[in-house]
Amino acid sequence: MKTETTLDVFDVDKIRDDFPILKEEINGYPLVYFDNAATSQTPQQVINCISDYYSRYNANIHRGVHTLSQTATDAYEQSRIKIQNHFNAKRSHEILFTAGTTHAINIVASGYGQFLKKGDEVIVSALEHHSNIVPWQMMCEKTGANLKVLPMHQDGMLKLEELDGLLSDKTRMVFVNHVSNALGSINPIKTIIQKAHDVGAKVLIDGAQAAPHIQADVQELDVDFYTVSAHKMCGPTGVGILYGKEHLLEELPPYQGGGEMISDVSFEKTTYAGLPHKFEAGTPNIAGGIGFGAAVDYLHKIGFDNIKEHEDELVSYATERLKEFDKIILYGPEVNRKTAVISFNFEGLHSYDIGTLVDKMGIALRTGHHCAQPIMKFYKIPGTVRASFSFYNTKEEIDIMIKALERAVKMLY
Ligand code: 7TS
Repeated sequence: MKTETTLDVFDVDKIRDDFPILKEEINGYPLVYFDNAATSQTPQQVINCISDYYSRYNANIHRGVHTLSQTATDAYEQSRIKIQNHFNAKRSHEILFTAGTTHAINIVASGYGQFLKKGDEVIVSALEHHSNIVPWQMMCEKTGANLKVLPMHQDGMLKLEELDGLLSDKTRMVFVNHVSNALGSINPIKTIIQKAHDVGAKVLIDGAQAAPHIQADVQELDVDFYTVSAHKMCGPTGVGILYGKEHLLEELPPYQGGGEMISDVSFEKTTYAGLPHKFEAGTPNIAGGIGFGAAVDYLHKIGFDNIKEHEDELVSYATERLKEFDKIILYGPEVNRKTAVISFNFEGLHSYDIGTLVDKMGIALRTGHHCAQPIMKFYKIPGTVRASFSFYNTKEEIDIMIKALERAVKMLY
């Protein structure tokens, strides 16, 4: 989506100037940061916004009559509205601030756990991060509901053709990620949502990996719950959101009790506040929430079309360069069916050894199971090396990674 503020010219060198960390050296080499799927880097605009909050208007929100508290409250609520607009939610109170995606999924899993009964079914995809598996498993154990799995193909795409066979009038919930963190696969969530709704099931989409690359429209998707983490979107850590349709959030019991989530408290009975406060007990991550709004503004300044174009180019180029290695094994779908993630191994080598050696040359790659062990079990491997790109990365950095991999491989074979 292009907004009034979107850059007309995508100049990666200029964009890199916004990110102070990209000038750091690691082990005596310029940093090449290719672990963006774990967390993205933070532009000066977001750092300034957070520093401004602490320097000029640090105060608790929603509770003070004093000016500082009102300034902080306004900034926090303004940020909620920016995020509402970004995801095209109908109402600002359908956006709940959370500590991140993991927290958001737990709110929904624990809430639905109270509605599930023995024999009910919930469906998860084979491509999930542990945070979209374990909370539901815990709920199934508690309630006697059954967890079913939508399997994946060898190429890292879901077996959508098997979804109809899994869905039934027993299905209560379906939860799938928009994009796989380990492989980058973009899942056909619109079809999954429609099919789940046809049998009366609700759908939670984990958008943590999609959010830095794809602007989701929750009304167009007709999704029931959508979650993201700010730190993967150039924002601060420890904050994210849960989007939920108003009537579903109203039905859902609160996750935590405490201050600010109540309407009236007595020892006999407590009544809860309305949305969004029912789910926002205690002092939230105020600086984080405000910084998240600044990160959304920043991403719109870059422009999601620009982001896609540049990242597709990077992932195509890196794939071609990696294919020059004799003993490379690439996992996951082709470039046009995934975001800017490449998962790979070298025959007979351990991903951890590769990651450790290239780190000595300043390159940050993630290695291991990526908190997605079922995917690794599917491929019968302990883990992969993962390079994940952002719009501020360059082809020159990819060339540096390739050289470093050449050196690492030479040492290990
Ligand atoms: N869901 C997906 C798809 C993710 O990729 C992650 C984090 C989470 C949920 C959890 O997000 P959090 O902000 O609550 O921690 N993924 C990764 C990763 O791929 N490498 O490090 C963290």
